[in-house]
Amino acid sequence: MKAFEVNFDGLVGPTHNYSGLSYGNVASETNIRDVSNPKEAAKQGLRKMKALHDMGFKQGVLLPQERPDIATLRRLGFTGSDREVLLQAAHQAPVFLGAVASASCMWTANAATVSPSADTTDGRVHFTAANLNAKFHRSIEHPTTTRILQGIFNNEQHFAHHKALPPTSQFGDEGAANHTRFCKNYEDKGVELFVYGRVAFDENAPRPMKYPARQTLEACQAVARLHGLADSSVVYAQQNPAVIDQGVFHNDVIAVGNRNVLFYHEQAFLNTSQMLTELEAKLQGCLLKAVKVSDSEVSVADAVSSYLFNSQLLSLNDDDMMLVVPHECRDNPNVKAYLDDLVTRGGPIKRVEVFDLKQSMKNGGGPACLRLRVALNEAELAAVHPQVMMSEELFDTLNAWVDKHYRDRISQQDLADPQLLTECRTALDELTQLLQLGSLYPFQLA
Ligand code: SUG
Repeated sequence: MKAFEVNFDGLVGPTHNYSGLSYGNVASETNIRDVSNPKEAAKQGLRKMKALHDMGFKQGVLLPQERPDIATLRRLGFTGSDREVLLQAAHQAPVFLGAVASASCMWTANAATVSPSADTTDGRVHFTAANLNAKFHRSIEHPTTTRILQGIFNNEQHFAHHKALPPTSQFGDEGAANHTRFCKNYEDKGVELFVYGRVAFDENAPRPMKYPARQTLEACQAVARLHGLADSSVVYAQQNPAVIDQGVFHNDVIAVGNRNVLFYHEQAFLNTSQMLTELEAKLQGCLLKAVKVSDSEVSVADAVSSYLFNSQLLSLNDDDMMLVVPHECRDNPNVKAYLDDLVTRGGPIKRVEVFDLKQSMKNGGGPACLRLRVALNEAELAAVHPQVMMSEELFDTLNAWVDKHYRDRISQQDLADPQLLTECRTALDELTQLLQLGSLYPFQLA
């Protein structure tokens, strides 16, 4: 049965802000305490979704989470009414507010790891929500992520959902940002590449010196086991620790793959030739097309500031691909020159599309961070909750919803405003009704 890649983009939530929460993510650190524009952020994301939908790609949307997260503040000892909890936290520990108000679930590449049914032993699509254990503000996402995924992929015959891995740094899991599936056609059995930043249970193994390596080998192996993947169709590769120390906090900041194409920077991996040899062998005759970018063409610093590799690599047909890049790639002269040349070289990448995603980019989230890829065959696609699939109507509905509920500026002080909490809950309650998803959020379940 024919299968497709479906991109599920995160709808940016109404508390989108710049709190500088992600040490090791250069953009997040640089833009700390800037005033954000959640309305513009959500619209930039929606415009990308709609444009790709209009080009014929299958596109879905994932919902934002309840923020500020009052339930987490209660777990940290703040008491009283919701308003009192918020005000106490603002007074006693203002630094927590940025974390519990972060709209970071917009980067759905980190929501989960997904293995398509062609790869799994039981023939179902498997989802494991990522524990995002490396950062407090992200570690609180997975319970609601699981509920949202269960609500949208709600069919036991086709979909299997796993809880996040144990919440310790040894099992640090950042989801699909470090996971790439290679195949000839989406319906074929593929090879899943898991990239890790460190080996948790081996103190002597290489690891970065400065910035944290968020993803561990042990987490990758656990996800592969949970999903029922055969050893013969899994490859594990270590990220080059030296690039993590230059701000490559996820592998998707320095490499992207789709079908039989891998677009990567020469410094991305620790043992590149070993990884490519293993991938080629496991792909069993499906020729891997590796597009290597050298340091002399684009430096790691340029890759990190432009997010060239945090692009979406989408199939235009069986041979040709399109790269969806953020505007920053056009602003960087080296990267612009590289891309202008790339499309004329005769390689698989034939077209480049540029999107303005500045609001998300200022927190280190490019086009690829904003989407979770789910390869689905026709029967599985038919079992997806239909209301989340992009359409002319959904685009208009969501834009109107954003216009009605979102602010166009949020400063750090605004995060302590009890009115913002009320606005967000009102918005999310309406969203679950619009998308006919029932009760998903802690405030609805209480
Ligand atoms: O986890 N930024 C996110 C960006 C995630 C990008 N995702 C991928 N590369 N797949 C992160 O570092 C910053 C939030 C702040 O500082 O307010 C943040 O969480």
